[in-house]
Amino acid sequence: MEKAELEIRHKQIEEEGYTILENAIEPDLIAEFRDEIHRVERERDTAPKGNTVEGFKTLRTYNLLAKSASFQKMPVHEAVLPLVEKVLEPDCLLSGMTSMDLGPGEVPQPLHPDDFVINVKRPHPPLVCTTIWALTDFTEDNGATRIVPGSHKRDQLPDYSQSYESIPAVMPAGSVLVFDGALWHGSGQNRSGDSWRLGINVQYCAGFIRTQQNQYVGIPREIARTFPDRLLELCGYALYKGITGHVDGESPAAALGVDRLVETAYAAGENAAPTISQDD
Ligand SMILES: O=C(O)CCC(=O)C(=O)O
Repeated sequence: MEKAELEIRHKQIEEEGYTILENAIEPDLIAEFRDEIHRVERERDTAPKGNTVEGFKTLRTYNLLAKSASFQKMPVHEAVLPLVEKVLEPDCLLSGMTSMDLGPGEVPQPLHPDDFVINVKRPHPPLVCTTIWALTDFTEDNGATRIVPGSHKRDQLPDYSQSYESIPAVMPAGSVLVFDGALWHGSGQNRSGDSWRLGINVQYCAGFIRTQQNQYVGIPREIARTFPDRLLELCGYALYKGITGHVDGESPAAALGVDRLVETAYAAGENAAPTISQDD
């Protein structure tokens, strides 16, 4: 993404809470992700969870990095990651990856922010950044994600017994909705009659926050060891600000058994351990 474009998109997220990157992803890649989700759903015989959050006609698959190497291309994609890094910080983490395959007849999901478990005073600077990738067209009829523009600036969580005015994030397959995790949103109603709406949520959080999906336990070590450096960092295998996340004073990558991202805690630059004179 060009620098000027990045600034414009960032400003939209600051002001409205979201932006839509239309046709941002290569069609072949979108087809590959779609096929992989359908394969995993078939192999796991995925069924709806049957609750208001996860849906009654929706097939959800979590922890996608453990399911197929194809999905390694998503969190680091150059059309999206630079914007996420600008909304959060370059040291952000991958908080989780989930597919939402919304079946005909699905009812609307309650509007919610993705950072609702984070107990800090609202409004606050972005702590979570969510990207929803459209693997099919998202239309008002098939349940496009609904959003409440500007709601990331509110000082309260939604009252789940109320209804709120929202708009559908209509976008063609290959587009990505990017929003501040404080924005109220939810999957829409699928009243298409016969079509499925497939999206993947690639969610990030600031580096000092606990990720929603546990990457260390969820992704087998032999799979994590194959990740390129940037993906390893996003999955928490680097030190945060040169300190947080260390294992015996070293980068967690060493504990994973890879010889990349080598780092010693407290050793680097402004995060070096303070020097205190022993004579005082
Ligand atoms: O499926 C969607 O459009 C949004 C899903 C969502 O917001 C969620 O599951 O938290």
